[in-house]
Amino acid sequence: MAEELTPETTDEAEEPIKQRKNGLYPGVSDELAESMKSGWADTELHGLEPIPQAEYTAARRTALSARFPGERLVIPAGNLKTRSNDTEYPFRASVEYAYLTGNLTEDGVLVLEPKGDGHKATIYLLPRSDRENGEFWLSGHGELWVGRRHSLAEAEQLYGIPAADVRELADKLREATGPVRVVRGYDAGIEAALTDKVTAERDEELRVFLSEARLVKDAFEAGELQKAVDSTVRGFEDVVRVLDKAEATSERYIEGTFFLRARVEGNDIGYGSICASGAHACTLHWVRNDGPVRSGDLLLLDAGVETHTLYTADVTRTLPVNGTYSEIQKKIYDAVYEAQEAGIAAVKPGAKYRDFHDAAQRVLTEKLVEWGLVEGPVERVLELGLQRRWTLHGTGHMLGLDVHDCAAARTETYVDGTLEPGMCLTVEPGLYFQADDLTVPEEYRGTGVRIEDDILVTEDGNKNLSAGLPRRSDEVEAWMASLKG
Ligand SMILES: [Mn+2]
Repeated sequence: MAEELTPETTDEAEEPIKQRKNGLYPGVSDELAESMKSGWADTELHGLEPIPQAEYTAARRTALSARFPGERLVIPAGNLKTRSNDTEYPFRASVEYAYLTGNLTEDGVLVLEPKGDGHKATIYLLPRSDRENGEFWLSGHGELWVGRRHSLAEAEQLYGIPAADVRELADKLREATGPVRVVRGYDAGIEAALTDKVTAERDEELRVFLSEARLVKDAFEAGELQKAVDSTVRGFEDVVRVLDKAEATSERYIEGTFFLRARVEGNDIGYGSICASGAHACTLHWVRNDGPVRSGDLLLLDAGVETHTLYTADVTRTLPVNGTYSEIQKKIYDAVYEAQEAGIAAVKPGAKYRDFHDAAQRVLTEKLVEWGLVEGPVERVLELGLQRRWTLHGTGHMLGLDVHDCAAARTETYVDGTLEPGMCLTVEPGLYFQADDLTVPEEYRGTGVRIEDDILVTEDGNKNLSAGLPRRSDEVEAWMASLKG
C-alpha cells in the first residue's frame, strides 16, 4: 500500500493548504495545489432508494424514544482502531448504532434530541472531502485515499434520517442542556464532550435497553440471519471439498477456505473461526488453527459468515476427516446428537430459556453414567454438576448482530427469561475428553464433539435455520461423500 505524504491529524486536515504546505508537504508546488482544487466532476447522487431496513430502524428508534422521554440520547458508531503505526483494523460499527440506523461508517453518531412528545433523530457523519482546502488528497482520511463517502444529502435519502457534519457534534453536545445519556466504549471524543453531563449508571440503563430490544428479532433481522446461515452452509461445503489440501497443509487451509466464502458473500466472519482437528477440538476457543489435519481424526469446525448488515451465523459440525466416523467417534457423536435433538425440542414459545440447556445436559449426563465415566445416579451427577468436566460450556446463547447477542440484557429477561417468537439462539451441546484426562479410558482421550445449530423461535415451535447442513452421523458421512465424489 502507498504511504501518505506526511502523517497528520484531523485538525491539520481542516487548516487551509496555504498554511500547511510550507515544509509539510515537500514537493507540493503552489501550482499543483491550485490544480488539485478544481477540474472535478459533480458526482452527487440523487433519488437514492432508502436501505431495505429503513422502516425497521425507524421503528426501533421510536421504541427507544418512548423509553427515554425528554432525554438526549447519543449512540456512536465508534472510530477506527490502530493496528500498528498507520495501519488500522477493519472497522465494524457498534451494534447499537448499526441496529438503530443501518449505517456502518466509522465516526458516525446517532443523536436523538427531545422534541415535543418524542425525539428528533440526527445522524452525524463525516461529509465528503473538501477539495478547496486540500483535505481530499492531502489528508490520510481524504476520499482520495479511503474512497468516496456519501454526502450528507445522500445519507439522508439512504437512512431516512436528517444528516449533519459530525465534526460539529462535540461542541454542540458541550453546549447542550438537559439530561443526556451515551452508549459508552466506542467514541472517546464524544464521551469527553459529555463527561460532566452523564453518569455510568444512567448510561448503563441505555445500553441494557438496547441489548434487550434486540432479544426479539424483527422480520428483517430473521431474514438476515437466514442469509448468514445459508452462506455459512456453503462455507462448510467448501471446507469438505478441500479436506485433502488441509491434510497436506494445516488447519489454516480450512480457516482460509471458510474466510473466502465469508468475504465473497458477506462482510466478514462473525468471529474467529475455530478449525480444530484432533485433540484441538477439546480447546473450546481454538483459533490458532495451526495444527495438522490427519485422516482418522475428527475436525470440529465452528464458524459463521457475517452478512453485509452485520448479522452472523454460528454453526458447528464435527466431521471425520476421512469421511467415516470410527466406532468410538460415532458413539460420542451420536450421544451429542441425541442431546442436541432434546435441546432443540425444548425451544418453543413459552418455554423457559434454561429448558433447552437442561434437556441437553440431562441426555449427556445419562450417557456419561451409562458409559461408566461418572458414577450415578444421574440426578446426583446433575445436582453436583459433575458432568461439566466433559460438557464444559452452556448449551447456547442468543444470536444476532453479535455472535453472543444481547449480552447486556438483564438476567431476568435473558437467562431467567421465557422464549418468545422471533428470538434466535444456538443449541450447541458438546462432549470433550481432554488428551490428558486420566479419569476416562484411553480411547476417549483427545476427542471433542460439538454440534451447533441456529434456531429461530416461531409461533408454534421453532425453525432450524441451519437445517441445510446434515447432523445425523450417517447423513454427515453421506453428505461428505457426495461433496468429495
Ligand atoms: Mn455458539
